[in-house]
This record gives sequence, structure tokens and C-alpha cells, in this order.
Amino acid sequence: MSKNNSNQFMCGKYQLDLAHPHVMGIVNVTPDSFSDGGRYASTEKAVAHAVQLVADGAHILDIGGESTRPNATPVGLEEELERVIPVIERLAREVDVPLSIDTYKPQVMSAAVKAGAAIINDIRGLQEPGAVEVAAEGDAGICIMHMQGTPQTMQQNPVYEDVVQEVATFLSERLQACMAAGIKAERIVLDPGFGFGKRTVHNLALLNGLPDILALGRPLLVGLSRKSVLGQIVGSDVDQRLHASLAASVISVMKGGRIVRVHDVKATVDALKVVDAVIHA
Ligand code: 9MG
Repeated sequence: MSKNNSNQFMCGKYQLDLAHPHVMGIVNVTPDSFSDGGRYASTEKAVAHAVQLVADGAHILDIGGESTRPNATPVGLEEELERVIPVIERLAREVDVPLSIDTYKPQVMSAAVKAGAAIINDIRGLQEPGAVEVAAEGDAGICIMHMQGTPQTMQQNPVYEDVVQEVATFLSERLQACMAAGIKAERIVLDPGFGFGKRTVHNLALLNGLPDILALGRPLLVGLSRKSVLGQIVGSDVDQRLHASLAASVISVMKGGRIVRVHDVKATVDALKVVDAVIHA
């Protein structure tokens, strides 16, 4: 145990010491409509990608079957289960890092945990009916994220009077609700939800305000990788945002973030080794 218990993150059979930054690699499981192999091919592709991310140094893998991009088309329950469960079952056998399920649907959370997921990453902060109860049943870690609106509406007209205060209040209320349902604080990390119902000005205020959110007492997960806020600052397309994403990860950790959710694992791991060395010098 480290001296500071608030840095410990309990997730299934894992205990992560978030005194050191951790990199969460993104694994999107989306069907490859151009492949003859159909479902099998998309499972194989996702598993191979995930195994590579672990080889690149990922400490956690986040597996999602429904895009959370603005205006993304929602995916039905059965389709989402068919996408993510075979991937989680395979990875639970093939890698030894915590697997996170990116979903807001309680049925997917439940099936994913049975299949071997150790973390539930919910962009809706466990607000769907039944979600808190499912999360409370087992010992999975939980990521509670803030979002204004839904992925279909969130970027239409996000408005805040004080974005840092409002996000902190929401996360504090959801933290209390989870703890009231029996989920121990050690199982919870908080996430301001960059890009989810936020304009550039809101995202930048939140990045500067991470210490205020950290004051809620739980470690912070931050996801800025390749997001449009970086594109707006740098003026680059989504596939040209590596350098901006690295800068965002470094700043996030310097400001108190402890898990960064990224596409480019190898480069991020190296960059954060430098940050970690400075923090602990
Ligand atoms: C699924 N997903 C996409 N972006 C994310 C972010 O910033 N945080 C978390 N927790 N999940 C995200």
C-alpha cells in the first residue's frame, strides 16, 4: 500500500497504485463491413490490436462496442453484446491487465464483468436505471464520467456558468450515490468528460481546474486523445493529432490526472515515464 490510500484503485483482482500515471489503451470493437469474415474478423482484429497495446505498455484496456463521438448512431443491446463479449472473453485469457468495459447499459456491464472485465467505464456516470445496482453487485472498479446531454445532442449548445464547479458538483453527487449503494470509494475514479458537451473554452477551463476536481478525493481519469478540442487548437485532422495528444496527456498528469485514456499507447507511455520521474524526483 502507498502512504496515500486515495491513490489506490481497486478493480476486480487488481489493485492499481495510481501514485504513478497509468495508460488506458482504447480498443474499439466495430464491425469491419469490408471483411468477408464478418463478426469473427472484427473480434480477431480487436483482440490483435489489444494485445499489441499491452505489448506497447498499456496498463489498462478500455473495450467499447458503441461509438461515443458526437452524433454517433446508437447501437442496440444485442449488437453491443455480440461485439464486446467475445473480445473480453478472449483478452481475459490472453493478457494480464485490467479490462475496462466502456458502456452505459447495465446489461452490458453485467455480461462484461462475468466475461472478465475488471472496470466499468460509464460515460453517463451510472445514471441509467439499474446501473448503480449492477455496479454494486461485484468488485469491479468504476469510472464515473460527466457529460452534458447525450452523444447525439451534446455539442449542439453546451452552456455552463462555471464549468469546473458544475462538473465537480455532478461528480460529487454521483460519487455519493455510488457509495450509498455500497460501492467503496477505493473502487471509484472520476472523469470530467473532456469533449462531452463542452466547447474548447470549457475543456481548457477543466484542464486547468483538474486540481479542484481531484479535491473530491478520488483519482482522475482523463480522455483527450485525438479529440476535436486538440484539432481546434492545432488545426489538424484526427489522424494528425499525436503530438497534441501527448501534450494533453502530459499536462493532464502534471495537473493531477492519473489514468489517461489514449489511442497512441507507446508514445504516451514514454512521455509519462518522464512526467512520473519528475513528479517523484
Ligand atoms: C468512452 N470514452 C470516450 N472518451 C472518454 C473519456 O474522455 N473518458 C472516459 N472515461 N471514457 C471515454
